[in-house]
Amino acid sequence: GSEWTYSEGALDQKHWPDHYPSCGGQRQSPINIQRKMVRYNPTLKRLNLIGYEAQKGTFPMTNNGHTVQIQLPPTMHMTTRDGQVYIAEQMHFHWGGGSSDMSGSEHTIDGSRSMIEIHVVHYNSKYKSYDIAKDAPDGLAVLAALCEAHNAENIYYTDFISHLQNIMYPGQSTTLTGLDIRDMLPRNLHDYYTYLGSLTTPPCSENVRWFLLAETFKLSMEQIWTLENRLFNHQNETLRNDYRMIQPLNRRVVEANFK
Ligand code: GRE
Ligand code: ZN
Repeated sequence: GSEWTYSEGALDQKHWPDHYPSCGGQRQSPINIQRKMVRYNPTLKRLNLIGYEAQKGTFPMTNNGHTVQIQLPPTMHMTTRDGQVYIAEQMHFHWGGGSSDMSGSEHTIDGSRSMIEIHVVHYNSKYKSYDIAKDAPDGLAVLAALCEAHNAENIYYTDFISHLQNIMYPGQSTTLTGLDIRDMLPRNLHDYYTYLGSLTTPPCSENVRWFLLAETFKLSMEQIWTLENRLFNHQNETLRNDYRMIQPLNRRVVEANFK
């Protein structure tokens, strides 16, 4: 497919729909979550995250020019409301950077943007592989969380952040030994917002059930700064501000399993 970028120019966000028609669709992500418009749904079930706690083994981590992505093992999965099982595929981040505004989350809450957003991408277990599921109407689910700055270092991110120096350039990969996503996420995994949306990158496929955790996770300013300044993109610029603009909600309703 064609190349695409976040930054200014002929390949930037405004032009994504020219090459990827779904990017101009009616159920796009990310969105602003206006809290007073959220519908409390007491029938929404707790998320069950299996294999998220400390895992032994090796996990490839890649700079793909748009983000840093970690490949996840299929033993990691998530069960949701209707007994649906979603198998983990990869996790990646969206962030900001630059001198004045360091915030770069994709979803906003009441118009306010957080520092970083983590996406743990899963596919519906009724499909044989991510590659098949990514084109199916009920194919994907993303567990997302927002990050805020805090004065203490988050030790569960130390190993991840120190590996960034091995993958400064697009196409480079490194290997994490052991992974503990449970501890990289907010402590409260119970309260979430959920809605139907899309991939936030081309091809913007409209087949994602989003679960955005209500609680944030915390990184130190130094950790945030390192993520925002360590990597380069395909244009040989610092890989920054890899977040998509807010998309229209249209007819959608955001639900929450908490009041
Ligand atoms: C992304 O690239 O941001 C993405 C995926 C898969 C699902 C959702 C999503 O790669 O936002
Ligand atoms: Zn993403």
